[in-house]
Amino acid sequence: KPQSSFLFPDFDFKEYLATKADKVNQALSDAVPLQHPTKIYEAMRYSLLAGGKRVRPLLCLAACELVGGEEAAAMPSACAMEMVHTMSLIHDDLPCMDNDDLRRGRPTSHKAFGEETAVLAGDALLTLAFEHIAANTRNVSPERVVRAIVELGSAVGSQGLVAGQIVDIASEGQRVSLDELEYIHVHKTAKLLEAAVVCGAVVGGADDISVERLRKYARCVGLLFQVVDDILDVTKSSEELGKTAGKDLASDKATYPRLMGLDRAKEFAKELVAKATEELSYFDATKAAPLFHLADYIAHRQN
Ligand code: GRG
Repeated sequence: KPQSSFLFPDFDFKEYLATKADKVNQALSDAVPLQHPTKIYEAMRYSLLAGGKRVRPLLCLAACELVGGEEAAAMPSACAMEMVHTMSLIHDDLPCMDNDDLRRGRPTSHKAFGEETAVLAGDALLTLAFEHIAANTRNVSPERVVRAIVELGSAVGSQGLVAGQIVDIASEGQRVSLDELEYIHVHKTAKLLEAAVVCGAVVGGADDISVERLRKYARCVGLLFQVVDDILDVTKSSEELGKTAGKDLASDKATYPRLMGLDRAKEFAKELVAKATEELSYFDATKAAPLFHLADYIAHRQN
């Protein structure tokens, strides 16, 4: 564990995580009530309420509260992040993309509801995300609400997640350089984590300098998230070897450990935590503790 000025004996991060995740889950359920036409709402709720770590909403709420905003101001944005994340998983799992059968320990959306409904559930969650921020953000100036919507749009579209996905698909079976791998990861994964933090800060009332510091923090944490994912893929694969061949070893997908070696990938992860933490040092340490612990949690998670 890195020693740090953000460790406070009376801050219980586990308790913080559990409490905030409960609130996010409740808000997500309220945002997507079961109604007519039930088929689409069942599919939306099935994927949205299937568990998941809720990292993006938690980053959004923590950034808002760090800059002095109320949790409630960021809740619609926090939910929107999870709606977009969930829809990207639904579409990523489709037969025309990764063709996966399982997600979050359950059958994927298209396995449970059929392909047409899975595509539409993704479409509905994507559009609802933007509507939800616009319609339900309270006590925040319209200018800040618009900034949050623009931030999310640019993180998700053809300069964001979609860009990462199309480049990833195009690179299949190709030799991928470290720069190309970083492009894919930054766009597929880091952009949405960045939007989560920036939207939280913006609706929380942050000044421009704070927004940019938190953006830098989020870029490091976003890349860290994917580097750790790649490392877990390798370590989990070798643990499972003997039972079934690990996924990463079975495919020839480019990952950080493959391109730079496992030890260097672990070093890189440490450097990213240090850089993220450095950006937080400009803020009050007590208030920045949640974002510090979230970075630490992302670095040390086991799934
Ligand atoms: C977003 C418009 C739009 C289209 C989708 C399919 C696609 C374009 C992009 C794929 C994006 C993708 C699947 C990125 C991987 C993201 C990632 C690291 C997922 C794992 O996230 P966790 O570990 O999962 O936070 P849980 O289940 O905990 O939420």
